[in-house]
Amino acid sequence: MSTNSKKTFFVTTPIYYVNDVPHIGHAYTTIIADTLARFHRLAGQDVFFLTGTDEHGQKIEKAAAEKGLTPKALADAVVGRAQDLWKALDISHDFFVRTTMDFHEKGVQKLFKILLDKGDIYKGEYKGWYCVSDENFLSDDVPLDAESCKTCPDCGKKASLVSEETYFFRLSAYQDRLLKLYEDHPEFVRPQSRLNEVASFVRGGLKDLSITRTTVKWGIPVPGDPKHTIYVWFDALFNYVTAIGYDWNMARYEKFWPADVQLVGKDILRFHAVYWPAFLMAAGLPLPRTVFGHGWWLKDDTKMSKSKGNVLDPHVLLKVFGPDPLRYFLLREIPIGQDGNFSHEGFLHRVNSDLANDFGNLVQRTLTMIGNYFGGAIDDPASETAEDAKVRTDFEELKGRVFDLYEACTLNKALEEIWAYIGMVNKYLADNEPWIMAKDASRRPRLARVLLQAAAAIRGASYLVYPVMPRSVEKVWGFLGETKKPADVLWEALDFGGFGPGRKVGMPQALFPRVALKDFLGEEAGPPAAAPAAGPEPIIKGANIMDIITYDEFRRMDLRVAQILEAERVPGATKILKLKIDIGTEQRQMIAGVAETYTPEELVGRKLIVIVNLKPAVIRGIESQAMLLAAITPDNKAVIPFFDRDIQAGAIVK
Ligand code: ME8
Repeated sequence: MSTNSKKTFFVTTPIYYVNDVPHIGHAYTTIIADTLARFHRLAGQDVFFLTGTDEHGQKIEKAAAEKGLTPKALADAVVGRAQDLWKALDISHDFFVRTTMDFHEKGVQKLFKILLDKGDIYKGEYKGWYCVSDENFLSDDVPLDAESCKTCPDCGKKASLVSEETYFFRLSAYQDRLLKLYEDHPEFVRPQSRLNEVASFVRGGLKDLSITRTTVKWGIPVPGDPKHTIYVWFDALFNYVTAIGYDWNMARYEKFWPADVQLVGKDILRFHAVYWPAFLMAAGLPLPRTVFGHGWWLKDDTKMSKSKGNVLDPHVLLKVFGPDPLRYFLLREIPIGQDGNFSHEGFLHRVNSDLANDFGNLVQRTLTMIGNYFGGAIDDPASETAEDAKVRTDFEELKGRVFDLYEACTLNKALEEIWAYIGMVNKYLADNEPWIMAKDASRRPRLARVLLQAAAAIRGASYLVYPVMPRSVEKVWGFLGETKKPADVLWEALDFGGFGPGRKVGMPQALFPRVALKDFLGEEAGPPAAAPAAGPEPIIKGANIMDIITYDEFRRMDLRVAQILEAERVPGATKILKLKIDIGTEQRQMIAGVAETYTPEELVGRKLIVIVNLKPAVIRGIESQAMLLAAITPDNKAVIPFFDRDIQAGAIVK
């Protein structure tokens, strides 16, 4: 673990256009930034996390006109929806900048004037091709097509020919200084492969950049020459300094600038790695330490983008899963520089296996066993064996490695390492079989030690995941009886022994829903249509509706919530498990035909519905004193309906 001596940490996202509401791609950048911000806060640094919206320019002017709104009215509407999304995703930004804010407009005008007075901005005539969608001037080497038009090489849309008086920024004068920057500070652009792309672009020669428009009204007026408005990228890039206080809160500006990490999608890396440092050099301001160009989320192998209309709306996922599964998935699935293909199958697979099975189940089982066997507070654990000690020492090493990985922005690796540890703790529990130990009073101190070790591991591992899944980890810490929130504990102060004997834990509630693809796609498609009138053919073979019974007949079934206390295989039987259940008033044993769908370990602690007044049956020589309810899949496997919130054992089901 490296010791980070720097006291502050400043991270930014791009400011998003307000032509439409943000989608999963925008959420991705913002979630990366949020995770870094939360990590650096845990590391004890004074963090500033900036995001916001880019509200001027031709693209917004055009989108507003199409919707019959003024640009400001469009911006106001979209900003509200963007802020709601960031709230739903638990984004912890310190400031939300809008380029229509007064201090920003004044700051940009001041910087324009400084560059003009210095001679880095001069007036001339621009004739060339402009792409409105990307707000970008095309380079001369883009060829004319058959209709004598040019097409934007980045977004594939038709560009328009513009010819107007303009102010130029003397970009050509910065070519050598930019190349020297990339050479002296290769960390200025990450990942390395992108640095090479940027450097070769600059080596190819830079032309002066037109930075004002007379045909665009929706922009910041040029000081002293208001028939010109300032080019939207000159305006937007300077948000990073105006928003933290340049020219209006200099103490804060000086405290945080230069930014430590500026996150951008690879689509806008050139603006941030070429124009932006050149503007800053011209203004005599320090340069950011790193511009990180991340990859794209693709849908069906095409970049998800508002203009292509193939975007995924994060609200659909948030409604079903809450923020953490999406945060986890986006960060775990790909390294920050690479592209990823978003599929619902991939998403559900990760969520069900990593979150519901590996992490959620570990929490659920461990805490339920502490509740059942120790009344919620572990006492008198045996001293550590070598195997127990390994759970602790592995954690201590993991903590150091994960620190370095977060610091290096290798978030997928950090999660991979944490999940390897979670897998190891799951195995430790399975190998020790605490549910068997619990039957033997003489093994109680061992049982105490194993559960103590598992609970301490859960507390520690979940803390390491906190920057990625803050809401779930707060819940886990609550179940563990912690009075502090993870955010109140500094990284260096977090120790494995923080969970000790005597700590009273609560009963866990479901952390991550386990959702089947077909249910989820049904959800995404909206509420199901009204059931069609019953036809002659049943929808599922063999599922003919049975004869009508009266309510009184139904009421004769005594259905209860039961909690599974123990589960074990029955020697020689592949389909059944023997369960010990608590039905509120008493404990019973039962046989359940669920061994092909569930392992004994994943059932312990879970609550389900059983019928408790069915005549007992003897199966494989064992008396079954209850029967559980389960749905049957087409290949005859039993799937148990669990509850979506906690409910006490013994509750009546009717
Ligand atoms: O470019 N995958 O705003 P914008 C990953 N206003 N990230 C994606 C993405 C995808 N499919 N689609 C968008 C602008 N993004 C300017 C920025 S900054 C001074 C001005 C993310 O609304 C990614 O971060 O088009 C990309 O850079 C940004 O959204 C573009 O957002």
